[in-house]
Amino acid sequence: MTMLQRLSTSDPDFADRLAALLAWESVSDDRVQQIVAEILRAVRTQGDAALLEYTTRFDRWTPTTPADLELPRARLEQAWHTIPAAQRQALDAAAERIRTYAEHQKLSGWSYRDADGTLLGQQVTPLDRAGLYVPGGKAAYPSSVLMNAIPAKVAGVGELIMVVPTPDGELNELVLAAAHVAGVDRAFAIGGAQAVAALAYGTATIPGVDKIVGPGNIYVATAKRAVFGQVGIDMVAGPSEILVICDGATDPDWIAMDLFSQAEHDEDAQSILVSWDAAFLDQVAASIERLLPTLERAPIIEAALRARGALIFARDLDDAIAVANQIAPEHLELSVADPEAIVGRIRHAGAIFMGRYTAEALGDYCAGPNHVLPTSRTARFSSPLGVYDFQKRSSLILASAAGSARLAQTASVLARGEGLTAHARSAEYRGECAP
Ligand code: HSO
Ligand code: ZN
Repeated sequence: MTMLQRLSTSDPDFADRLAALLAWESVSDDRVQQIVAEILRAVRTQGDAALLEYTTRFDRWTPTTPADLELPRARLEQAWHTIPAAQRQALDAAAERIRTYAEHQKLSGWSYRDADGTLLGQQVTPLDRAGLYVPGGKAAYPSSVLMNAIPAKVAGVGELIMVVPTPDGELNELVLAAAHVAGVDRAFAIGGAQAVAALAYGTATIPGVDKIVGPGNIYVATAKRAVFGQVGIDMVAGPSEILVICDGATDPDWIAMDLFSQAEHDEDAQSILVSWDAAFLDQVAASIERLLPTLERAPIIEAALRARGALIFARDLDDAIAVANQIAPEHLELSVADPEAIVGRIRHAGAIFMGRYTAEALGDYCAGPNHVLPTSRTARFSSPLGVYDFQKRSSLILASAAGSARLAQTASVLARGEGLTAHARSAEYRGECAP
């Protein structure tokens, strides 16, 4: 009766069916890797000249000089003033809330002194320079510009460089306006693997950065993986996912629309509902059938729901929570009466949306938390993008004379055990002259 698969946790083959439903592999075939390797090599050896050539070939416009690749700050500001006032206000309001949330995430240093007066601690510093990749095609989201750029600025990154492809020379004004309000320092009209290469290696025109963040197509993702080590990168994101746990008392139309909201991102997106109310699963299925035709992106949504969507019948709340922890979804809605009573039992989820009123879409745009989240079960070991991704830590040790003497005893024994005499004597020298 519905386009979504139906599963029940009591099915004897439930574990296998769930595994099949979740299976996802990012395809990066040899051919893509070869093309990317060639682009990286060309940009590393030829710099700006390669950028001009690839921009002509892939984006179909020809910059006269490398300087034409830059979108000056005045151009970003101009975009800010040309977009409709309602969009300007919405970008401003979202930016403000994302910034406030990010401020809370800032790591700070700490230190303590041991009994000998030796100081131990950690100092936190922002990255000097970060690069933000913004896609130019169907996934050009101004909201993602805010979500990536604002934490970097809050961290205190010295210079934030944005790159954005401009297919056929066409600029996305909303993306530029978002860059303006987020405080992007410099922007360049380049994209693809060549833009990742430029950020990683630097060219005469594009400054090299210390870390590259932001989503991109398979070429961009492959390039990011390849330059990792030379520079830092954020996670390589998979398709968007939502898992809703509902007690059956939320309006089924609301839940259907929440499932659609992630399915409309692309055909590979995953939307799953879990409930222990069988009649409610039927109601949501009916809402899906009725509401789907009203949506502009119905074909994408339908493809996603058919391929990777599911309605799962669980025995009870405990069972539903176990399913959620197994799936480790990017987005988890707890559409229940008392979400605070159960949230502590959720162990793996990128972001948790609590209660019937908290539509996941609010988090995508403006609630405050980041929408760059771990996908494809990586919430088991990773976290949302945040200010901490643009900060790093240095250890601090300041030995007192007495502390140095005492530590030298331990260090020299271990050093001699490793056969490293210079280590041992370096430690012992200080011990000998201690008061
Ligand atoms: N839900 C996406 C982010 C996004 N939604 C951008 C709308 N625009 C991340 O999974
Ligand atoms: Zn979304």
